[in-house]
Amino acid sequence: MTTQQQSATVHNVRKPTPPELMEDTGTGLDYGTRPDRLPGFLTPADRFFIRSHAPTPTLDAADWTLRIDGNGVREPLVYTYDELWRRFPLQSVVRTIECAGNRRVLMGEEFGRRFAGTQWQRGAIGTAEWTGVRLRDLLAPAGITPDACEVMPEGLDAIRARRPLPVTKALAGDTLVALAMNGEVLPPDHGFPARLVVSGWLGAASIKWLGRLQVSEEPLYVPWNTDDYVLIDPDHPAAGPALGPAITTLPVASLVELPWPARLRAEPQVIRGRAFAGENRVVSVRYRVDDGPWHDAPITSSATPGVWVRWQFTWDPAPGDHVLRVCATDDRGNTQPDVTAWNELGYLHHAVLAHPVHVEPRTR
Ligand SMILES: Nc1nc2c(c(=O)[nH]1)N[C@H]1C(S)=C(S)[C@@H](COP(=O)(O)O)O[C@H]1N2
Ligand SMILES: [Mo]
Repeated sequence: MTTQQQSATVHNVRKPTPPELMEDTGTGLDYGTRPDRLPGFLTPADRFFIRSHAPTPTLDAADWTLRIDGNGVREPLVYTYDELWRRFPLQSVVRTIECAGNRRVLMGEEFGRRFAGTQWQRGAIGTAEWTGVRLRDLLAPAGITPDACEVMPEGLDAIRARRPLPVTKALAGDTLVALAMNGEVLPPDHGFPARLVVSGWLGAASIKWLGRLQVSEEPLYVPWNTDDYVLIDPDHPAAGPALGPAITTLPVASLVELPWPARLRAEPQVIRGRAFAGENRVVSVRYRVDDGPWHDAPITSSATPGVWVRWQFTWDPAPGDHVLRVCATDDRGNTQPDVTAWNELGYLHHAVLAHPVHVEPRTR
């Protein structure tokens, strides 16, 4: 074992991550939600995936502050935790957060190689009700200048995670500084005391453990929009300091709520799943068993941009080995492709998956 592998086994997150609820990616920081352990529409905090580049910091709300500064504001200011709760209207939104690297392992299988980065299966996605203050309400008292173009949240973790947002996205009505998740104060691993929630965009935009919001009149370049979370491939030449275009909204993809591979009994049963389309709305989901025809899998929840939908269908599978395929389509006419466009860092895998299903022999 190399030193790196040894240190990777250290558990650097706070909540328990039992294997029956969460998939350990081996980094000691990143745990996926097991897709067969999604009990309802929202992902409970105890099994919401964690993606952290450094250990969960210990922060005390009593001496925590959020600073707003930069050349894009007239008057820099500082808020306390109490002020966030009391001074501004509280807003609750249900939103899905998905890591741009979700399904990287499956992308590797598709291309016959291993993409560097966290080895995610299908679990780097979750949906919660986030309660907090609109980012635009916090920025307004500081006075955004007419030339301000970006707002950059900065985390208080060891790496000071940062990634700028265009002002238009920062001021959107559903861009939130969240203080609570599913009705409880934000858990430490998910950003306590405050995190950003950026609807429909890659998870890396939703900075946890917020400490600062820098408003800038010039474009800002940081590792998360130059080297990481960018699309590096022959079709996207390097632009300025960035190795490729920064990933923003996420493409349409779907998930079956079964283990991979799945084992089922040979009896009629409801197969359930989710589909998510970033800033778009999922409008239809189809499924196919082996080489059979495509059928509709009705959507059983309301379809909202930035939020996954649930879908289901009834299946009476014959004993033996099968392949289940699910394909979602969004309101812009985007459909899951057969193959994902290659990119160096293995992001945005959203091809139709060939889900292996073994059906037990009938017992009588
Ligand atoms: N400060 C900070 N914020 C962060 C990260 C981080 O490492 N540090 N990881 C980002 C990434 S890549 C993702 S996918 C989401 C994951 O949010 P979660 O851990 O609450 O699921 O947080 C984002 N915010
Ligand atoms: Mo991520």
